[in-house]
Amino acid sequence: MKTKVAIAGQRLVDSSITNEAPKGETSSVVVAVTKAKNLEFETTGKGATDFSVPEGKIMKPTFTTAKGKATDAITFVSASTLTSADISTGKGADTITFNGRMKGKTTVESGKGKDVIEVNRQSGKGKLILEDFNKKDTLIVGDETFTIDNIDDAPKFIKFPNA
Ligand SMILES: [Ca+2]
Repeated sequence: MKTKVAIAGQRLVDSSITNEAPKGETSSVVVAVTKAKNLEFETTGKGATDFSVPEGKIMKPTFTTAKGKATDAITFVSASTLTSADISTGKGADTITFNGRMKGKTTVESGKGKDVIEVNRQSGKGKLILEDFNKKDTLIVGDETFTIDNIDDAPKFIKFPNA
């Protein structure tokens, strides 16, 4: 079962969105606003998250998905601009996709599980910090794939402080 929430409009300031879906269900959230500042997304139950930003400016958002093994997807599509996000996705095999512009410093803690982080950012000077990138995780940048063995060859705007 899937619950779906779509938010559109001009501005979203200091809003919080909570995913209360139970285990086995996925909450699908689409935020397509011109500008969203300090958005706080949290999964309080064991349900999975499918969060996407098709367009607009998303500034300083926080994402905390289920701590357990839910499989989460967070996607920033090419028409979006992401500034300084904090993302934490728990134990499941999660996919985080950055396809838009990136600014500021975005931090990802993808947790345990075989996580895939995909980056195909357009221009922008943001940094991406992968806090807990480990041997189970995969980083895809454009058409190149990186694992813990070759992260030294990854683009320098991506940092691995604990790998
Ligand atoms: Ca994970």
